[in-house]
Amino acid sequence: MIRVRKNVNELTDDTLLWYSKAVESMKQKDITDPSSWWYQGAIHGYGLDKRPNLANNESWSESSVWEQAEGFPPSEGLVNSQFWQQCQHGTWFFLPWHRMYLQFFEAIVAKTVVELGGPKDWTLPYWNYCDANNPALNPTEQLQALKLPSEFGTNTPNPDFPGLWMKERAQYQLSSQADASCSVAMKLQNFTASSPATSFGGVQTGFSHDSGTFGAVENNPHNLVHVDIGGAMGDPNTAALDPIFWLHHANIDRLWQCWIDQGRENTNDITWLNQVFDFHNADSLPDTLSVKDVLSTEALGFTYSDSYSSSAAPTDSKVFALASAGGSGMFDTIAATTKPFLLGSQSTSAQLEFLPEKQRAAQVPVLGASNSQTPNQVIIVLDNVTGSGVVAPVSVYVKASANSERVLVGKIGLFGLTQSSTPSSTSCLEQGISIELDVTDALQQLRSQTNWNLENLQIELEPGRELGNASVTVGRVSIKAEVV
Ligand SMILES: [Cu+2]
Repeated sequence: MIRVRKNVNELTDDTLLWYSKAVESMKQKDITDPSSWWYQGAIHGYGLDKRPNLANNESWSESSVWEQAEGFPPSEGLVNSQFWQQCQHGTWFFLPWHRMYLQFFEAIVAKTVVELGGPKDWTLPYWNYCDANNPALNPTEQLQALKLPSEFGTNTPNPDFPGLWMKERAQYQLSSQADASCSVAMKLQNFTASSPATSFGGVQTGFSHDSGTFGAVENNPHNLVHVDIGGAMGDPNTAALDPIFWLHHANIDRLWQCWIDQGRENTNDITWLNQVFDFHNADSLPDTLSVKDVLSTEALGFTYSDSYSSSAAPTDSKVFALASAGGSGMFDTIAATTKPFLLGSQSTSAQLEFLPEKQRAAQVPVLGASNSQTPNQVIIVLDNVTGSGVVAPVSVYVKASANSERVLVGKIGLFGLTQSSTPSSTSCLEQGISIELDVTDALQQLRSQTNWNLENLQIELEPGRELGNASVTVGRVSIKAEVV
């Protein structure tokens, strides 16, 4: 029988009640037990950083979260085993690794539910925040999609579902529809590409636990949802201890399937297909899966109740044309900042230096020529973003000049900021997070303003909440244009 992963807002049975009971039961188990809540969370990430973060004005740290675990502290051998700290981020393994992770987790919860006297077919639901931008829904329903399901609690637990609450959450709903925007990624044609912004599934890497070069669906909605809920969810070393994590990732996994259902194809690169990852199965025995094993959800025994296309966001034909035109795929940097700068809690502007026109190989019709011309793609790149702590989604704006009105380019989620800024991390080649945003549309809007002159362009960065104890240094901001 095939399991159907359903939208959490459409459940009419006791799925969440049994989930809550299973979480409580799994929390009773020792951190060394693969079927414990703690072990499952540590597969994603584990760390004992003591630096404080704020969630709802209460201080927490990685350390204070992990100290709650049964059997804490775990042995060094377990911490450094091939089973812990395995989550794949900033890589083309992001989607398949998390699909495997969900598959094993779902089986472990389902087994726990049966042991507790529950039904045999427990299935993980998904949190469809993409509905916040679904034009088929009315505004009330759209706003509802931004909220955690009420069973997960607010400032206090829902008394009937104590297992689903977590005190280390910054908030109980997403801040805005822009934090749940699934459409940009869903329009992309390629699973992987040299540019992260045009790559649905991420860029080619080896095993990548800490890297921060995010593909499109990983940045938005994935990272934004993590850091917007914030608290433990905002840090990869604690995120999977929040019960909502699993519903968030079920939705990300659903988006991958929906993207395929739109007629797209995964990469057939053999190094991707053959990559193997280690887990434990529901019988607590070591098990492995390779990427090629998880490309069909039916073969894994499940489907999703709803596809993205049936609740499609408005078709933005311009973006679609851009993404599908392909272009040359070659980009040239035309402007960049010259020194690193600190991000403030208010808006911070980045001063760009433009290359002399002669040196710009990229011809940039979007930046000056007639409206009838098809624009080539222009991308904002943030490189070497380092720091620590959980930072709410950062809005990136462009302005035609210092005094003109700003236009939102997009939001970035600095998920994994602390880890990717740690020199001892496995990704020794890159320091910090690197993010690309497509700025083509925003520049088109600016162009219609009378005082348009490319070299007056301003970029502003603004975090959604006070930074608190978090700190962020942006190594470099640059603008790349597609060579035509
Ligand atoms: Cu995640």
